[in-house]
Amino acid sequence: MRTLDLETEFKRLEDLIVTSESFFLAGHLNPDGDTIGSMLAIASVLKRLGKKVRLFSQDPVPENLRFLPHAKSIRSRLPSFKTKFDAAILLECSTPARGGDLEPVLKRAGKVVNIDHHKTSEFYGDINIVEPHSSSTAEIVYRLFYNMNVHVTKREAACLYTGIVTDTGRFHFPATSPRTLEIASRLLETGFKFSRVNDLLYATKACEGLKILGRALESLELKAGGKLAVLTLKASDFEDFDARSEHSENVINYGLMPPGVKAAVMFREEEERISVTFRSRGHLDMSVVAKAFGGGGHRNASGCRIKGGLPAAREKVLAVLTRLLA
Ligand SMILES: [Mn+2]
Repeated sequence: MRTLDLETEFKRLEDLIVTSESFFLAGHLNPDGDTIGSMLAIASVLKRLGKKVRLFSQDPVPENLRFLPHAKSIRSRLPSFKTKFDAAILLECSTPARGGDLEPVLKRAGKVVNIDHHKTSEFYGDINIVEPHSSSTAEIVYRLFYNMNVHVTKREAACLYTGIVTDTGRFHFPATSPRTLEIASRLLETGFKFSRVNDLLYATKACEGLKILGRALESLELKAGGKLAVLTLKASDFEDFDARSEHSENVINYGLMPPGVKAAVMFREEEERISVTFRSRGHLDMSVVAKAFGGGGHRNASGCRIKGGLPAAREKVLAVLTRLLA
């Protein structure tokens, strides 16, 4: 039933694309490779179809993703109140608020489309393509292009590949399916610079990022009888190295490395709030934990933001995690 609904939604989106002229595209706060890659690929196809496209990300595109074609066209300022769009497409936003202060634009948009693979996604769109079995939003976007009979260019392939490879942790996480690899293979067939993209994504790291990684690893603590790894980055750590929050991206994954660890949590001190990210292996559901604190995400990767100071946030979150792991 679910599949049938999804196919209907795909068809409705195809019709909407054909009949609309102007599009607003937005991704989530602290955008990642999947959000940016998916957004740029859709924008490129829409432009090739002769449509007007406005790309928005409230937070800036992380430095390691700026090599993606037309990444500069993503703006962090909302369009003026006079601008109206036939359609607003939100990528990877389980709620509209995940995209920032989009309300003024969404209110004026003809139709709102929600494309997401988070199981916590709320069906807030006029069209909802929510597919939690997809490894990435880029995989869903590829399916959309395929259904539309759109030929994918090298540049679009590089964008979609970036979304897939980053969201699957280089085809490592359980969400990687035979279909994921098949899509990656088809993208490779376009002849985009596969090795160069991998180099830029995985063999290039800003000095600030390396330093922050070192600090985070030094902070590693094991709790709950060795089942929980805790990483903590204070605001002062970022100040010491002149680093920004994007420099700590993926650091959390190191938490799962010690043998016996079932879940990892990372606390990051930001202005007036604490950003908390969760990772787990197997069936341990971290999306529930994130949701309990107003966040969201997947079973094995989720996050939330908690107002207030670091000690209080740590205490609250660690209490929940320790109970879960007991
Ligand atoms: Mn994603």
